[in-house]
Amino acid sequence: MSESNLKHDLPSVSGQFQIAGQYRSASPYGNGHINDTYAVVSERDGRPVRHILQRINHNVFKNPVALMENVERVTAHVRSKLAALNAEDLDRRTLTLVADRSGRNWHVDAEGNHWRCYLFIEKATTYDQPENPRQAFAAARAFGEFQKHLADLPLPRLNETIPNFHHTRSRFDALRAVIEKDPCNRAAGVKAEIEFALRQESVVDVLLREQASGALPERVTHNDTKLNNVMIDDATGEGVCVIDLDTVMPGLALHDFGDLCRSACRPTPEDERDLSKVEMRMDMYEALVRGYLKSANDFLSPREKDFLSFSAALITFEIGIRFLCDHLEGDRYFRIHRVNHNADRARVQFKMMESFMRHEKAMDAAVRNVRAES
Ligand code: ADP
Ligand code: GN1
Ligand code: MG
Repeated sequence: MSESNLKHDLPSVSGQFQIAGQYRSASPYGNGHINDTYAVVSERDGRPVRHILQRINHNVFKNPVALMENVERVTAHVRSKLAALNAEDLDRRTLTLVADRSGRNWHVDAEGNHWRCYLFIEKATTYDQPENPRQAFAAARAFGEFQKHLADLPLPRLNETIPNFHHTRSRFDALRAVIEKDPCNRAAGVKAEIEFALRQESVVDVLLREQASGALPERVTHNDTKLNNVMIDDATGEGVCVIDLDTVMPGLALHDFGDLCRSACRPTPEDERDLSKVEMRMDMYEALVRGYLKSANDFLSPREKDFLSFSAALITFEIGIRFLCDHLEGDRYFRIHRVNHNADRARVQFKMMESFMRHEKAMDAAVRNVRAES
């Protein structure tokens, strides 16, 4: 038995969901940092059928039921928008929940873990970094479309699954507090990173101030738009489905665009140890602006578009300080696979932030060009 099968009784958990056919196997799947994700294979009419089974990380998401209510509303709304557009292949264009035996879209096991099950989106792939600008374009377009579909989500406001998720000031203050306490005696080992982070305070409030003044509107946003949260169709290269909907909630469109830039402009893995390889790719950035404005141009305000370059540096910094904070706190939030993993991740984000800031003029020019064409 593999370690993950020992950790959870996966045949029993998957048996709680309305998966037709005979259970065959389950194995850990994907590179997510938060939830436990498994691909479950069953046999139906002599053929293998896959599902995604996920344990929601309840240390991160304190109210999994409120989270699942969001996912139900969001997936149903996106599906209805796609149906109204006569889109084909609806089961691949949005996540489709599989109900448990009682008809609920999640299941609570004996240990209190919340599980959910999705149809597996076949013939599509997620990428940790883009292989070419076409993929960056496709991903940005898909995230823009996702925001567009959700623009008229009926009230009530979605539940905030993690309060202040992109409140960069709170993230910065949390970092300062943990540096002060240094509960694991790790601060000395990341002195340069701490100094770098503290020097960047001037960026922290920029979007928050714009939002408070009413210049940037609250929208329904994804909030975790890294490249591997969109599935790219293997045949067409189009963004087929936006996934990982746990943080869909009220936010700024720019958080989504910025986070996509963070992952899609980086030529290396998020935890690259050779920092000389970590530089933003301008060709990817241009493709992201084109792809995003292809679907979002009509609903974004001019003021939002003014910050399309700044948002990349800001969100990259924000996620860098979250990694650094978690390293100092003893790796309690992000899953790690080696010693100092979160410190390595933080270093990469900081190098990317610097790279974005150095390219600010070229990035602004790219945005101006695409805006002039649209
Ligand atoms: P996490 O919150 O831990 O990042 P995700 O929901 O992003 O979890 O899932 C992790 C990975 O599993 C994704 O990057 C993707 O590769 C894969 N995945 C998730 N849902 C599906 C699905 N419905 N069909 C196919 N693959 C999926
Ligand atoms: C986490 O869930 P996953 O792996 O797609 C995190 C994001 C970070 C990202 C960094 C709920 O995303 O906020 O940007 O790691 N998700 C949550 O790679 O905290
Ligand atoms: Mg994910």
